[in-house]
Amino acid sequence: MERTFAIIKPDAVSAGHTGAILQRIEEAGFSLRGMRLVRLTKTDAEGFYAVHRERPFFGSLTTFMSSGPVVVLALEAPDAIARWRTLMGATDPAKADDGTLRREFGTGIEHNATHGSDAPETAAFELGYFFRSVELG
Ligand code: 3AN
Repeated sequence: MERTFAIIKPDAVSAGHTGAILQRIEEAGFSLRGMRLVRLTKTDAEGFYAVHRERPFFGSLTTFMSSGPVVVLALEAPDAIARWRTLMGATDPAKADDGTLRREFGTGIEHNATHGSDAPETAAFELGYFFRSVELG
């Protein structure tokens, strides 16, 4: 079993897609191990995306991610990190495969509905950024 960290981003929450995305997560066989609705401050978002500090879109991304509530999730499944990224699809919804969450619910490369950890080390950092170990069991 593996755990990964996921976010339903502000665009998808405000558009009312939270329930549909959670349904897709459960239908794909992930177990929900942690789930919370949170409103990030700009500082919270900057800390979370610190690896992207030098990227040109860092300011815009962190403003967007702190623009409204998000749902933070701890997902568990065999090979969860890779499987969640497959279910999300490519970063740019226009390039994401049919049937992926970003294709269905994303509206642009920044407003792409969902986030997922890209490696075991980032999953550990990101899960720990939002959840205490006792919450996840
Ligand atoms: P992914 O989330 O698919 O791993 P990353 O890690 O390259 O993609 O980018 C992190 C986040 O930054 C993306 N989810 C997206 O919201 C945003 N992003 C990536 N590239 C761009 C870009 N060219 N312009 C604006 N935002 C971007």
